[in-house]
Amino acid sequence: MSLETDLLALAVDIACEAGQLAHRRRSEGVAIAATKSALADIVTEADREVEELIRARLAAERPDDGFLGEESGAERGTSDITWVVDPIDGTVNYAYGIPVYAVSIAAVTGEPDPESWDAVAGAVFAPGLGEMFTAARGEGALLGRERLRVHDHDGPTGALVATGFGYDPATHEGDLARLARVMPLARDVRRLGAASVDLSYVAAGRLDAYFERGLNPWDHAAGGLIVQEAGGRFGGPGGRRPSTTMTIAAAPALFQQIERALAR
Ligand code: LIP
Repeated sequence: MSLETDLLALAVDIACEAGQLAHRRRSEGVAIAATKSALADIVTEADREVEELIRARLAAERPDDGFLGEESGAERGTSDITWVVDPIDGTVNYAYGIPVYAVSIAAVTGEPDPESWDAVAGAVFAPGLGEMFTAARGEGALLGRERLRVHDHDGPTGALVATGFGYDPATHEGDLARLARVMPLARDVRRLGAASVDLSYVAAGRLDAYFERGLNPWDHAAGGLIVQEAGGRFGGPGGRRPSTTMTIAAAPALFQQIERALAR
């Protein structure tokens, strides 16, 4: 076993336990614990409880590693590994009882900085859908045991494109204007509401492309690796890293078409 496959095995094991907890709490009824950046940006008690479980499991198994979680923040480690965690990605879906949500766990190497780290293992577990997407750097991407490959769509139109909109209503006009610029490339649009699932679906060929402004590192750290290991391109415009400015995922030719459309 390599370091990457060891880290992935741990990510999968913890994502399974965390996902089962999230699914159980959902069936018991969800309490909104607080709102964050905007009225629509909620956190549930389950978000906090699931992240606590993940953090405790990682601390027990790999005490020297760093951690960056959506709900409990960052803690620098002494090893070269940092775990980047979204305990429940798709929180609004989760609160409304829509099963499109996932536990997203990624292991990255290098400085704990999204501008320079290298994702080496990622697991996206959607318990409401019964699907585990995984990737280890250099080992390919899987849905369960099925190897994934992006849909190599390169036509001038006809792509199935997913996107998302930020929680702040003040950003919606700009987001809709960007979507309008991409629409000539699309047969239709999907708005799934969980970036890690959007990215995993690009890797699985269920979507041709996904782009979204405003994503945080924990939204895409695992899903971005899964896209790359499925033969897709993942990043920001102009060869930049994915960031809150823009995140794009697609087969290389379509990535370039979307990048150009967004730049108009
Ligand atoms: C969500 C993303 C989604 C985006 C939402 C939110 P959260 O993450 O997965 O793609 O449109 O605004 O950022 O907050 O549910 O972890």
